[in-house]
Amino acid sequence: MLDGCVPWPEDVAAKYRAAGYWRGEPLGMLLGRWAEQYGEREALVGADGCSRVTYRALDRWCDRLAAGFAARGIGAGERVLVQLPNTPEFVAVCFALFRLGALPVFALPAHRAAEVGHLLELSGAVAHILPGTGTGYDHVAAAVEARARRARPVQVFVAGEAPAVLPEGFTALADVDGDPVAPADVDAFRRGVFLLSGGTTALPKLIPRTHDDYAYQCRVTAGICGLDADSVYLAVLPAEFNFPFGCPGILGTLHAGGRVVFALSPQPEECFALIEREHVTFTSVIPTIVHLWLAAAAQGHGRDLGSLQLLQVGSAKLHEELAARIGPELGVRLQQVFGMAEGLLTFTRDDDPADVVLRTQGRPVSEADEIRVADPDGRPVPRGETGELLTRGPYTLRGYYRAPEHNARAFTEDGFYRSGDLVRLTADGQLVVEGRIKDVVIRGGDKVSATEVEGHLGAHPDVQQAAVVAMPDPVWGEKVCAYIVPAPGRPAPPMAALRRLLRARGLADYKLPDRVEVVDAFPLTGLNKVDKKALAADIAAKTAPTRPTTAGHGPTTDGDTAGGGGSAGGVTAAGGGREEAA
Ligand code: OOB
Repeated sequence: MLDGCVPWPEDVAAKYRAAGYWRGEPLGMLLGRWAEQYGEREALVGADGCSRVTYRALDRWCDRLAAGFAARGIGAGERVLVQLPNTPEFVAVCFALFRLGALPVFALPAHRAAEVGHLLELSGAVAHILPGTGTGYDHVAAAVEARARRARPVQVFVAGEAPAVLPEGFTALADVDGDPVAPADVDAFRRGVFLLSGGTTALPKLIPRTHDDYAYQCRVTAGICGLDADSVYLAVLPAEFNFPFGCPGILGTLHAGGRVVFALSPQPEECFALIEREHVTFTSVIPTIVHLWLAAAAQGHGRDLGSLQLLQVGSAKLHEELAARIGPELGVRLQQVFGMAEGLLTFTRDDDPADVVLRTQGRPVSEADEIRVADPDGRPVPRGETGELLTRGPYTLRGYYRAPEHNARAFTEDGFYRSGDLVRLTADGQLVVEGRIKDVVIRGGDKVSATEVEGHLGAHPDVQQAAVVAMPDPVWGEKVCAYIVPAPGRPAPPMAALRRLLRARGLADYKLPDRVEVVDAFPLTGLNKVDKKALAADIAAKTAPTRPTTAGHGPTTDGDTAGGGGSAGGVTAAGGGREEAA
């Protein structure tokens, strides 16, 4: 067992094996089986339509890539940071690493120096695979800069278009090649991949997922979605998210012998063209993208979306009014998905009544998923009442990687994960998300840790104290609002200055405040803590469409240019403002 991981108790593991959930097949081996089964069928298609990879070719590609990595010293148990855009290469890299028994650690292309540095450090990764030119951000230059500062340099592999001359210690991924070697003996009970947590703590935590548990999740969700060799999946969200990677997403589609098509942006012009060209049958998105697509549909886009049957929507609350427009206006069947990188997934089903599909987040995908809705003392509440969602099951983690102190709080003694989500169960067992207790802003589908952003804001010399809360937004669901108490005798820094500071500190763009409110002091709770509920209520009242803005310091408006981009590949919401220069 990898040092720093928390295993399932042996008796529970035995139960999951006996029930057939865990089949002892490592993910790298699964690809070999799919290649035998589906041979010359197309597995992966790049957004440009030029790169098309069959199952057989993908299998060979992974073997050669694995040999190339092995020749560069990457072996079993080693961690490799994978930060790639939605391309066939992403899948090849993952399976090459799976075959070696090496572990991909997923980072988002939107991540910058702060997140990347932390993930390299925490995971102890020996290598970083990043995108070359053409993504709108110079990842190579950032890695050169980071390398100079880092005590422990890592190998860097540059995917896609690599600059003609690469710095010392950097290799073009295209040059990673070798004659296939015997596959490593990988134990499927071991961790196969690290997913990123939605970040309730200042820095993201790593979620170790085993080959067995992830393969089960992909299989069971592919079954629920009725996938087969005719299924065509459009990967719209960043492929490193659990949702597009394996719910059932990319891996579930490959398991069924279908085809995965990659989109480089969620914009309707690109996605609708891909749906038409590739006869896409299903995809998974966040509510913000639903807004974009509905707006495009209303304007008339001229594309034939007739092949699209299923639209999975999750990652943030989908409100009923929006849900109700999906069927009539896009001509697809909606499936609500509630999920987390930690494990538990709930889906609405094909044969659920409309009411359930529009108003609930469905029920667990596995009969072995256990759900407890608990009061603040951890006691189960009566059915129908709201409480914190606690869960355990055959694909839900038992502990974060190298985080014993956090694990002691995040898990109950009997192994339930405390999700921080407030939910209730309906009489027939459907889950309804009512809110959350964890200190996270869900911006589109991106999770922004309030604590993390507060820490960086506090570094500004003119900021005495900062508190970050969710601000309701009609398109994004929530945006990031920072309340600031200026340092005594100092002017409040304008929002543009704060955004520049956070960017300079290496924070991903989607975490930067969309609005800044300046106050003389924070409201306090009875226990003298900052009363974030009061701040959230304040900003909700100020931004409510029907009410005028209340007096007071008000928002800092100079340079008030926060707007668009989320990590979902640059979602730009209607009304999103211009971005200030970096
Ligand atoms: C997905 O995963 P994460 O790890 O980025 O975020 C998990 C959190 C949940 O704890 C919950 O707070 C929120 O995202 N969430 C939802 C939701 N789905 C996720 N809140 C309301 N309604 C929903 N439908 O976001 C994720 C992973 C796999 C599949 C789908 C989403």
